[in-house]
Amino acid sequence: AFLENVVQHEKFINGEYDTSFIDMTPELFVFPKRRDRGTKMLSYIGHTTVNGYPGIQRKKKPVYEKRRFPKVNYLDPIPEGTKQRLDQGGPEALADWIKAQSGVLLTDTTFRDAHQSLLATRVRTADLKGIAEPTARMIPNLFSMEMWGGATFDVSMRFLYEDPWKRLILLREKMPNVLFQMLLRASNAVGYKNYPDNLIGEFVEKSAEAGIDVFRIFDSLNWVKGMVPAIEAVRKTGKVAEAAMCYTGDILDSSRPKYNLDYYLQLAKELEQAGAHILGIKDMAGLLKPQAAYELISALKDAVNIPIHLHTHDTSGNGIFTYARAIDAGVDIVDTAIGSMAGLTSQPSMNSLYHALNGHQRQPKLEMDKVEQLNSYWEDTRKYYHDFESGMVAPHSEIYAHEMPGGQYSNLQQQAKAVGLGERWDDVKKMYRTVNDMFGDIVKVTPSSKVVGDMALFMVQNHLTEADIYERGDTLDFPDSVVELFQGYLGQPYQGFPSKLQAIILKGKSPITERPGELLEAVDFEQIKAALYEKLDRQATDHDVISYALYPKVFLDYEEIIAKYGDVSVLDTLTFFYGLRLGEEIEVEIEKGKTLIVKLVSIGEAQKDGTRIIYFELNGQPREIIVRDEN
Ligand code: 3PY
Ligand code: ZN
Repeated sequence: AFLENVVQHEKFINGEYDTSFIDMTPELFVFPKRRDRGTKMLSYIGHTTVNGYPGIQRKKKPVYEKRRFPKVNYLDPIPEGTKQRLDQGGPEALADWIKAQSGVLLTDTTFRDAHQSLLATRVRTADLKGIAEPTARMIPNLFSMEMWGGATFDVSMRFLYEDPWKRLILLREKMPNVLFQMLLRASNAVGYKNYPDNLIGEFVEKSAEAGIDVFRIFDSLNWVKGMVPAIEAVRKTGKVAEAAMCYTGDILDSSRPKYNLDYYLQLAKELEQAGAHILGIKDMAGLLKPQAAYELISALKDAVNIPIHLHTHDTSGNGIFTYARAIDAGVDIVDTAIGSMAGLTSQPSMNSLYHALNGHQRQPKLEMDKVEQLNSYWEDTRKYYHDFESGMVAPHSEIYAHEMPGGQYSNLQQQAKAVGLGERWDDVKKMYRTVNDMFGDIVKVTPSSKVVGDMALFMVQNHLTEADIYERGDTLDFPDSVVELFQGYLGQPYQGFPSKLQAIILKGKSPITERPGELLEAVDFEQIKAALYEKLDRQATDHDVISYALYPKVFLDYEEIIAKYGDVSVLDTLTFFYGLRLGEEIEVEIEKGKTLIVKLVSIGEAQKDGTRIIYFELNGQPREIIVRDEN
């Protein structure tokens, strides 16, 4: 490479050199990166074609009709929306405006919870990018778009090989009018454990700067103390703090009084006191039945002065009925998804709710011909993710028994398959409820739900019953997440931990009762930046530093993949998951105005060393890539 640099240098070519030329010309020592973008991309495509994509079996790439796309006039100005209202008047004025609306307002969760709940969070930026602006134009009256946070943050790096921050920034550009909403797990941020307070503060500040307007903040044990730092961090940014209480149990079931109406009224008042601009009700599993919704919302309307935002999952099929009763009781905002991404473990359908409210004075303002066009796009796009569907095809009333959050259902199912328990999914669901009861009837939402899931998998996998845990728990090696929960590292559950089980699980370790954030050492962002400079061979951005602080291993693994394969977010989704068919040719725009044409010509025989040569054409030139066959 050095010699090439010398002979190609213009000073060398023009004869303008003497013996000091090499010393005085440092760029001679800058060697091109070994693999160019084209080669990296071919390596990814070759690897995926031969080995498949993690989590889905290698199979023939499916063929679909060209997907339908909305008719949009991009020359029209984008109508103003709630974003402008917040920017001009601040969060309190926005809250007053919400309360003054006669119609019910809608949040669209299609870009976040809908696919987290239906498709294991796998929807890629490539499929959001193009539909973002049409959505901004076609449903500009939304209260908000929920489009970030929850599981999207880590899944993006872990499985999609994408930078979640880039998604946020890109979508913000395309949708300047509607409030952007994210799901923030309070002190757990977008992770599965408590983080130091300064990391929560930094994460919130940078998310707000990058485009988030509404932070839905919840604690996985409904522990208000654990939510205060996040609420305060959001208030500092001038954005909207929506503090949510997670709904569990059934306020109408007098045989299970732990989570009764008074419990929620008290919690709501505490959250208002703590500085919430909006009260969220996060019915993450879809347990809030219609009459309970009516009674809960009616009582909350009297108990607090802030607007109320209801979130549910339609797993039981009762979602629209629940919303209709909540709307009668005066709920201000409800969460829906575009019809073809709605229902079952996702949110109730925006389309269906609109029609259900025909003749009702609180029917939302929607132009249904436009909503239907968005619906067609998502109907076609959803097919690309077919392999991540949970297999649930009809409403599950068993949700009232296992109480598993919608966002967890398809993910835990993937986890069960990964440890060979795919066949025993019914047992896992039953055990999930058993574990809930053993844990003292606990709020189950990320990350507490993950702990319940881990324990259920552990028990099913090891053929353990509840009695076994009490009888020989001292000989068992419980999953780390279970130990940490009982140590108090996720905070304190309402009415405490069951002490007998806690003693069995902790085996003499003493639990904490303080807020974990008070004990954790502050993150040193400068030190991380310096360390990343060494590891990445480039300057880390502030976003990289936060991603690393939250998920060190996931972030570094992601960086490794990017170093190997380049930016694979530019591939179309079917190619990303399945690679190419023999003879197939695709165009990939690797940056604005720069397109690669890739054709798979043939796949060589497996070699003795376990590799194959894959023959491509790249922009018409033959290229060979060696791929390890992992089958
Ligand atoms: C999440 O935290 O990701 C959830 O969606 C919880 O319901
Ligand atoms: Zn949800």
